[in-house]
Amino acid sequence: MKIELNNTADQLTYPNEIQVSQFYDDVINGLSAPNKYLQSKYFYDVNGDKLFQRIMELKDYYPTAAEMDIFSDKTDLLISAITANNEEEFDIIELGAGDAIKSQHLLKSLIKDKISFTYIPIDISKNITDFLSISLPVAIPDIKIEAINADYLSGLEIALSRSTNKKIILFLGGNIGNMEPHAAVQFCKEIQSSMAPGDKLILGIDLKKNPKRILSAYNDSTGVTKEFNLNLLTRINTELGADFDTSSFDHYASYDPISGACKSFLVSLKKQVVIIRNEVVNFEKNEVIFMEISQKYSPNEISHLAQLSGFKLTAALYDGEHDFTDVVWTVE
Ligand code: AVJ
Repeated sequence: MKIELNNTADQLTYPNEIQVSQFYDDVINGLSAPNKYLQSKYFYDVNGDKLFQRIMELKDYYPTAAEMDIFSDKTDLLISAITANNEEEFDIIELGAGDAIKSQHLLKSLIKDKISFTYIPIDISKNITDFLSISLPVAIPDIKIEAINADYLSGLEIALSRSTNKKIILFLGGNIGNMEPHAAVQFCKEIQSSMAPGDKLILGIDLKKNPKRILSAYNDSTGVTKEFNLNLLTRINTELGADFDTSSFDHYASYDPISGACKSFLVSLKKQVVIIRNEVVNFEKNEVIFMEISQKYSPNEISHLAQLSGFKLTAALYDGEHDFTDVVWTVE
């Protein structure tokens, strides 16, 4: 099913005041730091969702197709790793569900196999959670869905407070790559501590590979990734009343094949001043804003991450090219 995010645009509510003030504080903190940065979670407003959909369709952006390959070809392996012959009803909690296009393969197969579960997608974009609540019951009749509009950890807390079932947590798409490696360990530990023995985490992780392919995925020839990054400046203009001139910033992506860190920056093309409400932000010519990390891992580093965060590796699935992996980790 092809998702048309445009259709939900007219159902949007304006962000509430608490969210706006958190956004404002995060932006001001990031832009007053000695090395300026913005948090990549703020990419996903209505326009950002659409731009990310366009990124996922790019030939250069391989992770989506690779993970799709795993979810469409290895669904049976996934299901046996999840259910492990257990008949208990369970909940599938998906962190950062997005258009849920990959997980739908799994959800459909589970329904077909008459396995009973509730699907709880969590997403920071209300545009997305509204859309899923409306469209999934159409695409997958009989599905039980309870969408939550929140960031990962507060969403997980809400989901856990509602459920006493066995849990399968999905964290797909390489979203964990948006955390620095030390933060990824902390995050996995935190998830682990909220889970019970027998619960499982399915984690989608982008693998280290030819550095040129990685760089092209974040420096695409059509410029959509640049637009995706600049859109955050536009969002700051509209939601926080700033006056960024997006044509005075360029996009720069880098990849370090040893650390596995792929980083995106915006570069100020001239000395300039930006006003955000009462705050004045000065940019030197060529000063950068660090926008996003998309960390890549080797299979060994992934095993290490499982160990550090207290999980047992139950299964590791790969696409045909070994570009991407979905691992199934269990709490013992
Ligand atoms: C949605 C976080 C997995 O880091 O690959 C795509 C976002 N940024 N192109 C990624 C993204 C630039 C994407 N994730």
